[in-house]
Amino acid sequence: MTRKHLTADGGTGGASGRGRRRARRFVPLAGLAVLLAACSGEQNALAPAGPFAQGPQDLIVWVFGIAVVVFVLVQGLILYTSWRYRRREGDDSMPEQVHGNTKLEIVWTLIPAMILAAIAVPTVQLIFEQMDEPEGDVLTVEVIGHRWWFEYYYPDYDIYTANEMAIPTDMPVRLEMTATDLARSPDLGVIHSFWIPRLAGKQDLVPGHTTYLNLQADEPGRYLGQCAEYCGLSHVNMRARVVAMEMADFETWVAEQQAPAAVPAAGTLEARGRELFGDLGARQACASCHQVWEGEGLRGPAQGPDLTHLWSREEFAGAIHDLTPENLRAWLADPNSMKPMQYEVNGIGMPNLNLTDDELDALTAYLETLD
Ligand code: HEC
Ligand SMILES: [Cu+2]
Repeated sequence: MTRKHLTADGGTGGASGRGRRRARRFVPLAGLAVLLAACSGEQNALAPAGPFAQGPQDLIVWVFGIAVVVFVLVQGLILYTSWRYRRREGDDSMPEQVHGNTKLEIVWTLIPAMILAAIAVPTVQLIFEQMDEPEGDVLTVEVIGHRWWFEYYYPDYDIYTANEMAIPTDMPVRLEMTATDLARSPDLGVIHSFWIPRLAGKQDLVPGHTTYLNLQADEPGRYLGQCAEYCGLSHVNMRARVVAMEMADFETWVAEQQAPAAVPAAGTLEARGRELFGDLGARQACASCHQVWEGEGLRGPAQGPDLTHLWSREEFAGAIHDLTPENLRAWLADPNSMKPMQYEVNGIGMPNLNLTDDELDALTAYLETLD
C-alpha cells in the first residue's frame, strides 16, 4: 500500500495511474487560470482608473517593452549561434580559442548601463511625482487601519466613517495614513497596507507614523481594495471601498454626513433600539465602542466604526458583507460567525453581547434609521 503499489504495477494499476498522470498535467493549467483570474475584475491593477494608477501602469509597459526586446535579442542570438555553429558530421576541429575582446566588453557594459538608465530615470521621476502633495485643490482624508477594518476621517468636514471612502471624481485625494494602537483600542498595533489597485499603488499604514498616498478617480464608481499587509486572523476580511462620485453628489454626501443622527420618535421600536444602544444593563453598551453623534458634544473617534450614518453605506464589517437588515441582525447576534475576530480571546473586534430576539429586532430597526 505504498509507492510500489501505486507505480510499479504496470498491469492492473496502470489504467488508474495513467489517469492520475493525465490529471496531474492539468494542475499547472489550473494554477495558471487562478493566477490569471487575479488580473481581471474590480481589483485589476492593469486597468487604471486615475492618474496615480496610470503612472505606474505606463512605467510597467515601458519596462516590459524593454524586457521583451532584450529577451527576443538574447534568445534569438542563442538560437542562432547554436544552429550556426552546431557540430557537423566529420568535423572534429576545435572552435577558435580567444581571450579578451576590449571592443565587445565595452559594448556589453555600455548597453546594459543605458538600459538601466532608461529604466531608472522615469522610475525615480515617477516616485517623486507620486509622493509629492498634489498641486491645486486637494481633498485630505485620514486613514486609520484597525484590525480588521479601515476608518476614514475628513478633517476639513469633521466626518468619521468606515470601510467606504467617498471621494469626488477628477480631484486628487491626499491620504494621511496610520494604524491604530493601544492608545485607542485593545489592538496593540500592527502594520496594514492600503491598496485600491485601480486608483493608486499601495502604501503601508504604520502605528505611530504617518504615511501618505495620493489617489484620484476619473469616473464615478465603486473601487475595491484590500489590506495588503498580513495583519492577523481576519486580514483577508479587511477590504476597502472607494466610492467616487461627481462633485455635486460628493457635496450632498458631505452635507448628509455632517448632519446629526436621526432620533426616533418616543415609544417606537426604533426608540427602544436607541435606548438599548446606550444601555444593555450588565452587558457592555454599544455606545461604549460606537459613536452615534446626535449633534451635542464632540464628534470623536471611537473603538469601533462610527455608526452616525451607517445606513448610507452599502457594505459593512470591513466591506465584506452587504449591509442588509438580515446581515446586520446576523452580525449583532453573533459577530464572530460573520467575520472571525475571537473577541473573547484577544479583545479585538466586536463581542457577542448575547442579545435576545426582541433586542435584536429593536437594535436592527434603530440602526436602519441611521441613514
Ligand atoms: C467592545 C467594543 C464593541 C461593542 C461593545 C460593540 N461593538 Fe460593534 N463593532 C466593534 C468593532 C471593533 C467593529 C468592527 C469590526 C470589524 O469590522 O472588524 C464593530 C462593528 C460593528 C458594526 C459594523 C459597522 C461597519 O460599518 O462595519 C455594527 C453595525 C455594529 N458594530 C453595531 C454594534 C451594536 C448595535 C452594538 C451593541 C449591541 C455593538 N456594535 C457593540 C466593537 C464593538
Ligand atoms: Cu490589515
